[in-house]
Amino acid sequence: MQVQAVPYASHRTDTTSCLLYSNVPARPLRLLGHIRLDPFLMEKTMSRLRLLMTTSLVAMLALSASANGQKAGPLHPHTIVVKLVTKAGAIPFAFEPALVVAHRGDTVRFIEDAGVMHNVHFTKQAPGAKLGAAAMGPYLTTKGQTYDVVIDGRFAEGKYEYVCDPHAAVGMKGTLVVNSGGAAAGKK
Ligand SMILES: [Cu+2]
Repeated sequence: MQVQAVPYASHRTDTTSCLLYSNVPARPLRLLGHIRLDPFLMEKTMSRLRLLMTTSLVAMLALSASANGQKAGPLHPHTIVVKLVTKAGAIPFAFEPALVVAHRGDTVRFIEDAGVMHNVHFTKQAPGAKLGAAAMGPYLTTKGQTYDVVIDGRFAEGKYEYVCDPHAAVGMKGTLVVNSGGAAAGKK
């Protein structure tokens, strides 16, 4: 008679794994206390934990959806910081980083890093996007001032390009890629 070994006992999962495996629900797993689950073994362990996990996931999804006012969002929304900086060189003003990837439910927080007038103006939206007035953000003038863009239902999946109007001519521009995340990512 064979005794089946506990598959996850010798594995440790880094707590940052949610960044790499966006479809892995990291938070509910912490409810299990000291037990860490390897994402690759989730399929096997799910059968045993299905009842517990399903209950937790449904609760988390409900909380997440109601908090964000959305039908579906990631289980662990992130705030992604983009600084509006002044720097030396041929292009004196920039968004740092100039490329960010966000999932539905995330917030992209633009932070004025100097004291120069900047804004965030989306000049190219993904097909189906409906940014409306949010396409052009307010002017930021004071160091530390922030402008949050919530990646909600207005943001269709795809690529967005934005500029700072006062400095578009000198190349102050950035790119945002929106990945629908959540259930859709789990199907990939
Ligand atoms: Cu600017």
